[in-house]
This record gives sequence, C-alpha cells and structure tokens, in this order.
Amino acid sequence: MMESEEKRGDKHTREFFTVMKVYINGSMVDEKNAKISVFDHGLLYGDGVFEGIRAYNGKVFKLEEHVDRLFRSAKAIALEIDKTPDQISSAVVDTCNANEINDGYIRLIVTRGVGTLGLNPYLCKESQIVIIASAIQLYPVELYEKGLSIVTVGTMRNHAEAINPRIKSLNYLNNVLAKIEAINSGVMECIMLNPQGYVAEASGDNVFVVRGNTLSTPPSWCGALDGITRATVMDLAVSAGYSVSEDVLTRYDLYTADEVFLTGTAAEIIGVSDIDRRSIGDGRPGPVTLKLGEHFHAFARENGTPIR
Ligand code: PXG
Repeated sequence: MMESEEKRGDKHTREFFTVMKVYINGSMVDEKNAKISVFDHGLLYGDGVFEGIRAYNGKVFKLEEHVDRLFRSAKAIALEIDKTPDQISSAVVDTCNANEINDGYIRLIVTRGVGTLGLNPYLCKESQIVIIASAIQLYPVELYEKGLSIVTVGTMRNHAEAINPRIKSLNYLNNVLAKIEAINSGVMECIMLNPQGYVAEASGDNVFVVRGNTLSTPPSWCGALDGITRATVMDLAVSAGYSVSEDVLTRYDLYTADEVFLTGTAAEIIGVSDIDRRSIGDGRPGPVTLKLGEHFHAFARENGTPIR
C-alpha cells in the first residue's frame, strides 16, 4: 500500500498525515486495522449504544454525564458492558491522548458483539467497545451567524414503547429517515413530532423555543433525548437570569416564537432562521441564542476532564 493511501488525508476533519488510533476492546490500533466482525449485531441489527462527546481546550466535556447515559442506554437494551464507568472514561481520555486531541469529537460505541445470523442477542458472547477520537463539523460556520432553515417532517419520532428516544442506540433509522426528508426538502435539519403530534426534537439535536425571558424545551416523555448540551444550556440560562421550563410544544409554538435554537454535542448551539417557511423572529439567530452560545463556549473551554 502506498504511504498516501495508508495515511488518511482528510484535511477538513483531521490534521493532515496522521494515522488515527482507534480504541477497540482495550487495544489502541491503527485506523486501517480498526475492524469489527460482519457478524457483530451492531451491524446486523443496529444492536448497540453510543455517545458523541466533545473535547474543548484539552478537556473532555461532560465525560461523566456521557458515560452515565451510555450505561443507562445499555441497561435499557439489556446490554452488559464488561467495564466500569471509570474504565470507560479512562479509555476515552487515553484515546484522546493517543490522537493528541485538544479540541475534537469522540465517538464511543458499544455493540452487542459477534453472534449468529439470528436476532437472539443472548447468543452474542461479548460486547465490543470502540472509541474514535477525531473531529466533526456538522454545519457550515456561516450558518451559526445566518441561522438554519428547517422543516417539520412526516417521519414521527419513535413511540416510547417502540425504541424509547431516551435510548441512544445504534439504530438511528428513525432519525435518518427524518434527515432524508429534510435534505429532500432542500434544508439540512428538521423537527420531528412525536406520535401525539407534539414537538419532540430535531434529527440529531434538541430544540428550544424562546419567548420573552422564557426558554421552553420538550420534556423527554415527548420524545426528546436527555441531551447533555440541552441540560448544560438549561443551567447556563438559569444562571443568566432566564426562566426555563420543559413544556409540551406544538408547531404553533415554534412558528410564533421569538427565537428557536437547536442544541447538541456536534451542533453545539445553532439558531434557526425559519421553520416551514415561517421566519422566526427577524429571520436571524436572536440575542438570547447568541448570548447562550457565548456562555456555552466559555463554559465548555473551562470545564471538563483533563486529557493530559
Ligand atoms: N437528540 C438526538 C436524537 C441526538 O442524537 C441530541 C439530541 C443531542 O444530545 P447531546 O447529548 O449531544 O447534547 C442527539 C445527539 C449528527 C449526530 O450527525 C448527532 C448526534 C449524535 C450523533 C450524530 O447529527 N446527536
């Protein structure tokens, strides 16, 4: 293999000419050797759980919260992780170190492991743990200034007794189908409603509505993931003097809001310019969105688990 093939040169996502090290079940391997069996039920059935985590300024942001949520997701799908939360956290930090990450995006994945071609998860002998420490840019930078155009889509968020949306599982088809609708409508993101018709969340982000001095976001029972950025923004907003509540929201609440913004580890905080062709506020990210964005970035730079 030629050297240029061996070394991944995606300069948009990672530093040029570095070989990424991927954590697989306790070993750090070169990305070309980072392989999982085709009989892994993560691939065969989307049977597994994951987390998307960010590092800022040499620290892993909200690591404990992410690892806690990973274990809750695993518990909900009866997936045993044969490591403790502390061991998983250390492995995340080690993977950042191995890749000299200061600011980056970490994907932590636990699959059901190798099994048979049948569904039975109890025939899978051991779960597989994978950690990738790299980078992500979800939306073009200018959209953080201009705001994101979004639509509501027909694909509804999973019913809580189908795949509970609080489980961050490897089965993202529900969200992928919503994303396809968004992209086919000429926009990059969408709002999903729950089976009762209430606002749940975006395909990969939580949603907030601002009205005057009040922020509202759907409660998790409406189909929202317990987003870690969501929780951080709620805390920061309270500290900044806003009132914050979890409310049942309809599309009307979105259309008539002063501001709407989305939150997520990958997206961070991004303002919405228009929804279903109704402009939100003056059609640009509003002052509350921008202020909370600043607070978030300042907070994230200063808080987290040190990598080195
Ligand atoms: N809702 C859903 C459905 C998510 O997947 C969030 C909310 C935000 O949660 P955090 O804890 O990150 O604030 C997520 C997480 C993508 C992508 O490519 C997005 C997520 C995960 C993986 C990929 O858009 N978002």
